[in-house]
Amino acid sequence: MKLIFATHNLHKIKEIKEIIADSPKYAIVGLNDVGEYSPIEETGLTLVENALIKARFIWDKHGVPCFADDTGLEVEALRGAPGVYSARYAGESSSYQDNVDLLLKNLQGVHNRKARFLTVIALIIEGQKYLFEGEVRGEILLSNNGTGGFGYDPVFRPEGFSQSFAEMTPELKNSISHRGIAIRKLIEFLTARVDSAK
Ligand code: ITT
Repeated sequence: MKLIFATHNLHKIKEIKEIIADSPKYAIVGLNDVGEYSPIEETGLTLVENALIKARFIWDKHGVPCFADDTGLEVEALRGAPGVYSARYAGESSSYQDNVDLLLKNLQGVHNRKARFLTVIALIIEGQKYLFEGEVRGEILLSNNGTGGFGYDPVFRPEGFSQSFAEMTPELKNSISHRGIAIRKLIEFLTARVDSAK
């Protein structure tokens, strides 16, 4: 089954391909692979709304099974920020490091470092929409640690681990991450759907 993944984020595509590597039935193609080079405007106020906007845009144009991932980092002491604005926390064209720097600045002297990553995946298949969520709890470190992963990975340490996401192998991050949890739910759903149609 070919699935269009409505993202321009090559890190997300890499992670998802690694996560589903043992489910060879599913071929994932990103937006660049189907000639969609312009950004899809994320005008929603929640992760669910933005995931649906991205998936719906591609379904309406291409009419093939597609899904989108909207992810946010929610920091307790910042009342859930950056949340839905995680990609543009330090401004519209900010880099990953700009966002991390602002986060560390806003948490200077703050003792409560609790945070969570939340991924919402919206799938559209035959015009019907389905949602899948994945969450991982942890804390924001005092400075960058590690060079792997992307985004806020160097400053996020998941609960029960001594390393940041950026210090982990991709396999370890994928096995416990918000995105790993949500994608495995998506694959289980698709597999059960195919099996029940047999
Ligand atoms: P698409 O909308 O094209 O999928 P995006 O990067 O804009 O790509 P989001 O709107 O979901 O994706 O933005 C979420 C931001 O949160 C992203 O830009 C990263 O800064 C961060 N992020 C998402 N997943 C992450 C992860 O697994 N580890 C660290 N940071 C992550």
